[in-house]
Amino acid sequence: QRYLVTVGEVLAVLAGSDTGPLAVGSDLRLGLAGAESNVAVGVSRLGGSAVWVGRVSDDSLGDLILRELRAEGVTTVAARDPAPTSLLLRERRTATHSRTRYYRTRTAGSRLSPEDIPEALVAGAAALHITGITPALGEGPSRAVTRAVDIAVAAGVPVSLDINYRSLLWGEAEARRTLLPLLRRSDLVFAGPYEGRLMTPDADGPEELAKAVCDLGPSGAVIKLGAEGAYALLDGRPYRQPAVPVTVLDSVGAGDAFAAGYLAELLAGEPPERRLRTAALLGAFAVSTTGDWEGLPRRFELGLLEHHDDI
Ligand code: CKP
Ligand code: MG
Repeated sequence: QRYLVTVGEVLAVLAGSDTGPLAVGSDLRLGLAGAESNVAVGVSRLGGSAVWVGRVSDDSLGDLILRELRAEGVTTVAARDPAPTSLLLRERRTATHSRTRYYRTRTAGSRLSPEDIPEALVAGAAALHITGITPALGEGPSRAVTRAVDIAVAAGVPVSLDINYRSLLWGEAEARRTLLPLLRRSDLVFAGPYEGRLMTPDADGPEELAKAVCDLGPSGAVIKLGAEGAYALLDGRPYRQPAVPVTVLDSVGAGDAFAAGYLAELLAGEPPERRLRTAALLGAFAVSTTGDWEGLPRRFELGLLEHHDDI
């Protein structure tokens, strides 16, 4: 069976329900987030098989994470760890501006180590998907990701990398130094324009960025342009994918949704045009619903955003 493997961390989200500064008595809504698990859920909802590898706390938050991923049909390979689950605090400071704070040091997910990577499972995958977040969590997670890539490359499993630069976790120079070796060994790279310039500083504009990324080794680069859609260079061929027009409620998770749509269709053996179209559709679902992954579509729902005459 063809399946995707992702390696990462699931965080508990505490999101303020009201706008304005946090106050005593504020309502905080409990949720889950994590770029790699968002991708795994997105692929699973489209009918693909996805495995999520990580480390989760040995308490009720850890139980909740595993229960939720499994309920979404994602296979979990997760060591239980006495350290706590990472937290993400989201303060809705104004209607349009949220402030994020991470509490993710000395947590279960940040104690991921190379021994946690299941060799046979990675070697038998149809693709390995990693993001720039996991290596930013520390030495152990960084080495775990490298170990996964080592196994994948040795087994001929294509590696997909979403740059996912997080300035709250590390600086640009360190990110570039750590992610460049991973990018060189990847087959497919997803990046926004800023992330693209971070990796290939001499390039600018989607065409140049995609070309510069592919010059480093990958056979495919997808530059995500938000409301402008995406530009992809795949095996030397250029593709332009328009965005699906929707009302934007919350753009967090759009990149993961896009990657999930693309990878689900890759797993299903679909051609590039179809992969990019489904990617754009999933991005549109993510931005026009609240939550990082909760609004992602099942396959039968993909048409929802395609026709607006369903009265
Ligand atoms: O690039 P995206 O907006 O798709 O990523 C969103 C995720 O993992 C979100 O779920 C969050 O928890 C994170 O990125 C993160 O660690 O920042
Ligand atoms: Mg992203």
